[in-house]
Amino acid sequence: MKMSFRWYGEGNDQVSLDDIREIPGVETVVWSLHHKQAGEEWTQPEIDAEVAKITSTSPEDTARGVTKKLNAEVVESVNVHESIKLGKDILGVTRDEAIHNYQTAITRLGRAGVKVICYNFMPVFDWLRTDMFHTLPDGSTALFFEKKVVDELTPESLIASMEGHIDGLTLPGWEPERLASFEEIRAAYKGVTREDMYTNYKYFLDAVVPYAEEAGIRLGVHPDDPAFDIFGWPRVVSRKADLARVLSLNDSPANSLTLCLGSFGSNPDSDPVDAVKTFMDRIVFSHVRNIKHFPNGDFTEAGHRVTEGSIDTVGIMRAYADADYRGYIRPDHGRHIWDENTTKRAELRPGYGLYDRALGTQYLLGCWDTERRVLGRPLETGALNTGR
Ligand code: DNO
Repeated sequence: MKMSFRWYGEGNDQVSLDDIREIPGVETVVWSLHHKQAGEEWTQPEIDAEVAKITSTSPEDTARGVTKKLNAEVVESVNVHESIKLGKDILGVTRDEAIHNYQTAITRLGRAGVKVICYNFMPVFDWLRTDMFHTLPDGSTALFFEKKVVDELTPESLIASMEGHIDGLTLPGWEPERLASFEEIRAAYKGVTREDMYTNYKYFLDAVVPYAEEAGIRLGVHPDDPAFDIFGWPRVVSRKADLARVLSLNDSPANSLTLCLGSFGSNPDSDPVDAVKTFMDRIVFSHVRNIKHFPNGDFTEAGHRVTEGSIDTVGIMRAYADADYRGYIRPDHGRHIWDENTTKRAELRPGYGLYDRALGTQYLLGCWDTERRVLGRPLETGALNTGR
């Protein structure tokens, strides 16, 4: 297992690469070219420059004895253009052009040493919450989903409130340019069925998977978040049967899963540990986090510890450790704690503070190490960091 940590890039994240390097056991940075719109070309120089930034240490650090190197093996995400999901040209982009740019991005990322590309296939929106700073009983804050708000609001008013909260930051899938084209996208989804989505999904996979195989890359789809339909749009990567169907659309190991257990587990009918065990061979990347369900359909994000929420994070890590999982794992959607709720609030990217995600890595590694030790197997992650 390789422990990783998401980073939004220089000038776009309050967390630095130096911060990440100092977290024990974390060696992989999960990155993207966040200024790219879905469907746009990723050039080799842009990719290489970002990878060089992540994998190098400054001359000053080298001089003072810093030897730990980070790698840039996971990209989250190369976003899929709506023309691909809809199977028709939209927003001035043809499906073929969007697919061509996706194929090229895969090839170029492979050349730069990337091993996994995460993406999602959600219509219109990426992830969705109704409150970014919901206060928990201990005073920390976390992302929150209030079912009544989503049931009662229109997509437009939800967008307005999201924009208000994110305050100039760009969240993946919520780029201002895309929001501006919302009406066109909304009209294009009228009448689109789940079957249409799977047909278009297969067309996409058949077109890009050979490029991934050639590049030594595995594509991992991220489940819908939350994992149920919203505003009547067809979401096709929500439940266990959906994941199985997506995998069956193309049998190559390059067509795999980014199993985000918080997203998958946001549907209270789903069983995260069972999904890990069922899909183990086709999981290339996993987001392990906790959420707590309430009887009225609301849920809050929570600390990673198993007792904090409804997701069996211990059972998940045991399943990975038992199966000798070789893929990447990252913590996700940390709470905002300490000065992230005061002096650092203004620059904070909701769900992506430093502290609680760092605590999350240590909890997950603790579960992993304990299970591996009990099984008498190597711990396999995070070289000792004490020099000599
Ligand atoms: C939210 C993230 C998602 C995820 C995409 C993958 O915090 O987990 O935005 O990156 O859905 O494409």
